[in-house]
Amino acid sequence: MARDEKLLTAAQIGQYRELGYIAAIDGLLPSEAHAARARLERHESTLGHPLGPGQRSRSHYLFTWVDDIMRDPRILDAVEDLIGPNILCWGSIFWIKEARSASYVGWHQDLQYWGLDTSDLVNVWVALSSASEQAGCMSVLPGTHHEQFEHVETYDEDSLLTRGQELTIDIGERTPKAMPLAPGQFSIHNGRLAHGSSPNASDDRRIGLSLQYIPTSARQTLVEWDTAALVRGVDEFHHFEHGLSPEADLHPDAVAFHARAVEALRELIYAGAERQTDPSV
Ligand SMILES: O=C(O)CCC(=O)C(=O)O
Repeated sequence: MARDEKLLTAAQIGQYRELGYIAAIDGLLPSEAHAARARLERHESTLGHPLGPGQRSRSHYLFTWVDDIMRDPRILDAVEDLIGPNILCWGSIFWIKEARSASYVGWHQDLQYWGLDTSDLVNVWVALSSASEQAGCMSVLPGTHHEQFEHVETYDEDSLLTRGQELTIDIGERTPKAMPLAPGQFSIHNGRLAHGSSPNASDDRRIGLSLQYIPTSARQTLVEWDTAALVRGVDEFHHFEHGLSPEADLHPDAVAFHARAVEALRELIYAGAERQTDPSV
């Protein structure tokens, strides 16, 4: 049953519809964000290196603490206000820029290459460290979710995007809006909104977890099989196989399912393109 009260204000919902984004919503407590970061970094120290492309996508199938964030009612209440009560989470992605690194994200529109037939993709970006302007927080081009632009693929090695995608529009004519976030806060942007971010000039890592939520009615058009987690309500459509919560971090069943989920992502991200590395987005 739908909730009576909304988490977002009417002004925030209006801004999302008109401009495509809402910034700096209080989500996790700072202590919860620090705890999640600690879990991530403990795993990275076991690996001996930062989280790689294979594990940075759809990590909610691998780690219980990512699954918990994905299902957090403070986030889902906001998503429900935008797309209704029956919600799938299609993906999760870690966006990590090391301290004083050149990594950046070129301007892009996600829904152009994810194969999803919906305009209702709500992308939630949760800060697990400080995502200040100095640290290269995300910026958006307000209102661009009503338009569709051309991308080029640069394969630039500092781009965090799989194909180094970049919009070909003249950004000089637009006014980007930066979305700085404190640890635990989240922003929301529509899957068609143009967004990107600059290198991290701060002395700390900039760590974000993005979560892609869609209504259960959405379909995948690029690959035969795809998965999504049912995080709220009921799914009367069954267009996606439901991925389950991991029993424990890196449980063998979770690792096997994650491998299938990432292979589907790899297939759709590289549909029609030369395959170069593991996919992220
Ligand atoms: O983390 C960033 O700077 C970019 C994130 C992004 O492209 C996304 O969440 O879709």
